[in-house]
Amino acid sequence: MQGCRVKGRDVPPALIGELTDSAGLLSEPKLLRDRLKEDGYLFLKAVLPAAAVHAARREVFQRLLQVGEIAEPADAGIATGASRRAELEPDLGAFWKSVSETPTLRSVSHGSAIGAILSLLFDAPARPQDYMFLRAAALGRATGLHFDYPFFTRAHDQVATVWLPIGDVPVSDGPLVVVEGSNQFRDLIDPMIGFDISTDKTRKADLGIDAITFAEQRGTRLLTRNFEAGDIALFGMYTAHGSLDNHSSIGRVRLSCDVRWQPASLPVDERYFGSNPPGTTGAGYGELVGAKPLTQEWHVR
Ligand SMILES: O=C(O)CCC(=O)C(=O)O
Repeated sequence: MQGCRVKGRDVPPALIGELTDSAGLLSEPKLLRDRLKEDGYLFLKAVLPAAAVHAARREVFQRLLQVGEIAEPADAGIATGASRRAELEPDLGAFWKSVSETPTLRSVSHGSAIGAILSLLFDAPARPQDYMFLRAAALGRATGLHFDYPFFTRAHDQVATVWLPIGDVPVSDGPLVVVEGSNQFRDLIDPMIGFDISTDKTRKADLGIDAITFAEQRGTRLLTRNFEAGDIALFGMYTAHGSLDNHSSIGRVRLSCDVRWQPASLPVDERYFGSNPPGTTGAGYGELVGAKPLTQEWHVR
């Protein structure tokens, strides 16, 4: 896979691998669960109707076009390099909440197709968090390596993150990257147990190391894909992940969302549920990177 970049450096080919497509195991739930346990992630190709994903992309980018950040036609997702968001939408959190709650987007991100897959994996009815991490990542942006454990395990750890590209996301546009075998990195996982990012201010979720150096040191690879509309990736709370750099040569914004799912019968972390979820820190949708104008400096998580 050519074109994978981290912190401005091309990822050496030996350090890059393709996420394995497990869609063929959807009719074999036990094998699917075993694969998730073994690999720490699942990539499922073309499990959502591409047209529905494209419709969601169009609606989200249309909102960003209205604040001057995306050029016509909206669904191409090309940044203008300008923004009138702060001027037109003084409550940035409320704006991002309304974009994140676009019905066409929710029908995909929280719909029955993903719900059925998560129910298979939990072997019980599954429930998504209402709070959504919608990410519009402009050129130069990336998410550092981290585990999701410190954010989402306050009630229990039976939580899975579903990462959904909203449109095609080639590697040049900075999609999800999963560290191969990181679900077995006991030296990082064991000390993380009990770590809650919003109560322990002495620690950071970010692993504080760039993905290339991390993969080199661990003798492992970074797994990613040229994602297409309709694909999803999912992983548990003990899998290190982040994103590649967006270095799109045409200035295309990477659009994706990530939503957590859990068995419906288990207790919930109230921060992420309800019609007005407070989110990790209590600032609601305003705390998300996505709530900042595309032209603004990006501080990951
Ligand atoms: O999309 C990204 O940039 C990172 C995704 C992520 O951290 C997550 O899904 O938990």
